[in-house]
Amino acid sequence: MKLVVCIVHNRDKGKITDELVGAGQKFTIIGSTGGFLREGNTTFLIGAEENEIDRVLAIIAKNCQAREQMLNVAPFETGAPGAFIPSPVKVPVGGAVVFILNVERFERY
Ligand code: 2BA
Repeated sequence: MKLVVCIVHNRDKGKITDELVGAGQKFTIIGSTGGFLREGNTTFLIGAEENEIDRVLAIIAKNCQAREQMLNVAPFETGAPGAFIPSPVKVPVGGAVVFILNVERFERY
């Protein structure tokens, strides 16, 4: 058995959820926060058998679209205190970050 840990944009949560349910896949959804953007994202925990992994990954890939977002970052030399001049940068968001872990043991009580 494998555990698929998958971090996606909140906007992609509904489509992935619908398709995983439709495929009869068991999973958990966790509301999470990206360390860099500090924005809410969604983490799926999907326990799947080896022969289900390709189907799970296909559902994730099909429903996650990469996009770019403008982010205001503070320049290193900000000058006078409180004088924040935002410097917008384009940051790619969306898509999916996926970790696939071996599950040593699975129990259900
Ligand atoms: P965030 O940490 O909010 O990162 C959002 C996007 O910002 C990242 O997209 C990446 O394009 C960019 N980014 C992140 N750290 C950066 C940095 N130090 N400098 C420049 N740009 C940076 P993704 O790579 O697709 O990641 C999307 C979300 O997946 C991340 O949200 C984070 O929640 C999670 N994630 C990504 N890599 C991870 C890892 N190695 N371990 C755990 N979580 C990860």
